Amino acid sequence: MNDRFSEPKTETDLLKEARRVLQHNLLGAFTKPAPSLYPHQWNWDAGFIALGWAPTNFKQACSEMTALFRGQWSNGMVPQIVFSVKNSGKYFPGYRFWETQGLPGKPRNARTSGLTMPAVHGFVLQRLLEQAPDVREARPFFRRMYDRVLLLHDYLYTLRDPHGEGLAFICHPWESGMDNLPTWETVFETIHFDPEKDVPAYERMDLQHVDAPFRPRKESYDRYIYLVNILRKSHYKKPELWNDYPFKVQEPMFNAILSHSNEAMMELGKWLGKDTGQLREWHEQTNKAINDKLWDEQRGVYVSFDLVQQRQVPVVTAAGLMPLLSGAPDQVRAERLTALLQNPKFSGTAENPAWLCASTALDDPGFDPSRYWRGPVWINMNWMMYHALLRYNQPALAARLRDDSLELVRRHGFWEYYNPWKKQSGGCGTDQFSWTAALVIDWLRQ
Ligand code: 9WN
Repeated sequence: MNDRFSEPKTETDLLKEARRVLQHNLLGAFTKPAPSLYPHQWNWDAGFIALGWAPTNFKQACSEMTALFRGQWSNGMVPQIVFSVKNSGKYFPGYRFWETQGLPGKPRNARTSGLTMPAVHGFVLQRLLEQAPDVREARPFFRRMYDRVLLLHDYLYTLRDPHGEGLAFICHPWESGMDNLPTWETVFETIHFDPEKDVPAYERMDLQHVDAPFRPRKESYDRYIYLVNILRKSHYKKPELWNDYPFKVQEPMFNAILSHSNEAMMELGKWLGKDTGQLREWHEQTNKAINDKLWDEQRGVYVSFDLVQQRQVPVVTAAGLMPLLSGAPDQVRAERLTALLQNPKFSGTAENPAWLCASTALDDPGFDPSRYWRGPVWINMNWMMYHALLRYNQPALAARLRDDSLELVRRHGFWEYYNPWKKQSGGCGTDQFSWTAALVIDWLRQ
């Protein structure tokens, strides 16, 4: 926790500081997520970061996207991490650990991990186009990116959706971007492995930068590395690899983001004179499948579906509200979701109020207010939920998400995540976090 700032900040101060954070983390073609903990380029971070650069340095915004897609595999997958050569050895698991080097289909000029992340790129591009200082000059960039993003969506709808359901599965908690949700704990209850025999020796580096209570526990890291080891041993060969693979989860936010990006790509496609029929089909199919398969009627929220056990995973997290982003819920479901956000599960009580929005419901047995994804507020989640609520004509609730986010940053600085309890309030994880800065910039430009 850290309360570095005692003076109230004006929006101008916040903007200046946010720009300073991005400038500080800039590594040339891309911006790292944080000064020491994350010294490479991360997938969905790149999208949010591009939005932070767009108003003042549109070229850099485009460069973030171009640099990330340099890592795209020939099957369309866009990796979770594109490694910086200069920062080799500063993060675990580093490039060598992934053993992606020299694999067929992997780009020759980029070092990458072997997983993907939420496909934010489509809706990021649409927002970039709205801010392009010279639309004609930017057209070749958008044309190139459109084809790349289409290839990524095609990958997700084929290799990650073998039965054509309209729901892509994730094969690792890291792919969700929300690595440490209690949801994964429940999924792992039925995955049995021996940490001594089935997990290769590894040494974490995150704990050199952040205190252990803020980061995942050893059991969680063992699971992460256990899965990476299966993937790398089979050289990331798909789809045969998936047959007895233990972790295949259809997650609501991952699919809502994909679905929303389909819509955004339709707009971009129209502008580029493309046939967008496939994107429309994907969008409609995914929204329908999110409703048919991921809705938990009892809890009034969307939940993950474990494809291996063929069952829903009944854990209430902020990700379960995110189908609002792609317009999936009907009015009745949308009302249940917005009620949930305002009830004690996310808003706390009069005696113990909470900032919106805890990543894991405040009353979940796995909730922890300061441990990564177990409860803290994340600014990218709030930013997406803000847009989702505007879509459902909930301006007051949307404003609460924006105001809470800006207030947390104003009070504590640009942290990776924040304690959701108003009485304990503070920043956690790493400071000088790029997407926190970038999304503050995006909010303040509106
Ligand atoms: C593993 C970079 C990334 C974010 C993820 C966040 C965290 C990495 C880690 O940092 O994950 O990908 O080492 O903990 O969970 O959402 O993209 O900021």
